[in-house]
Amino acid sequence: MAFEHILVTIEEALGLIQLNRPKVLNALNRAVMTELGQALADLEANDAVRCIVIYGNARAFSAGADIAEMQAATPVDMLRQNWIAQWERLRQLTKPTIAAVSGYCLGGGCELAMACDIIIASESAQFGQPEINLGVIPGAGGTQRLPRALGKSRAMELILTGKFIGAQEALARGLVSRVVPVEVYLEEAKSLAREIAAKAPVAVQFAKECVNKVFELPLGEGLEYERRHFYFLFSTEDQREGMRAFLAKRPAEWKGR
Ligand code: DAK
Repeated sequence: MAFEHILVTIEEALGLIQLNRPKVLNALNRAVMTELGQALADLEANDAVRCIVIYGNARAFSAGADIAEMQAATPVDMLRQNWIAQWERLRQLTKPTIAAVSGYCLGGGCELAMACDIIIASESAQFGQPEINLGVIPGAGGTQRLPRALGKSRAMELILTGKFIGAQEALARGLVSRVVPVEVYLEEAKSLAREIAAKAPVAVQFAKECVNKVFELPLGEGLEYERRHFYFLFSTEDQREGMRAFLAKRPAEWKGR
């Protein structure tokens, strides 16, 4: 499928999605979200792709939902358009996703980045949920994911004031995993994606699933969930290969089964 508002490329085992509405700071309109959902489905179905990177440009990852498009929407419009389904799609992907964020990462843009598994930020990245300034609240996970990342007090402050935080604070509080100069943020994200893509695929999928369960399950159930996945991995050829290769002091050759 040809896309108009995003650019999708495949670089060996990486699926790369660039949000491409630079004139409006990559504001997310319905068309972008539909294309993003389709691109994610395509990359998920492509066996050659092992890790997905979503990025914008140096000035903006995304400044959030397209306010011009959204301003006249009715509740029924939003319900029918089922925007949120695209975020759900992101949450259900089995492949790891990395958001490479530079510049503005606001509102729905911040929610999109937080729905990814890892965020790599450039030094210029700014994160915020400014919906309060528009007379609304975050609607795609901001009130739920930001407190999990920043802690309740700081997240509450940001959501109630609409203020932004910079990359260094985002790093110190664990919202992002690293901050690098703007010239290299995308390469850094790709390099991390390549590293993950080179690991045993079934183990990567299970590790991602188990970590994400932290936000959904009580500890006892989470530990049980992890243990069952751990046991299951002993049915894979990759477990045999990984342990044999370690003992033989040679690199493992993963089969993905
Ligand atoms: N939507 C539409 N256009 C936007 C935009 C946005 N979110 N953000 C920026 N633009 C446009 C500007 O209007 C401007 O267009 P022109 O005037 O050049 O035509 C261009 O991008 C450049 O922006 P500025 O001139 O404002 O640039 P500055 O550097 O001065 O300021 C800024 C950058 C990011 C601080 C500022 O643009 C800004 O405050 N933008 C709005 C940020 C914001 O409020 N974002 C939250 C949007 S609400 C849903 C779930 C979630 C959501 C919606 C639905 N459902 C479940 C249905 C999410 C809602 C949101 O994200």
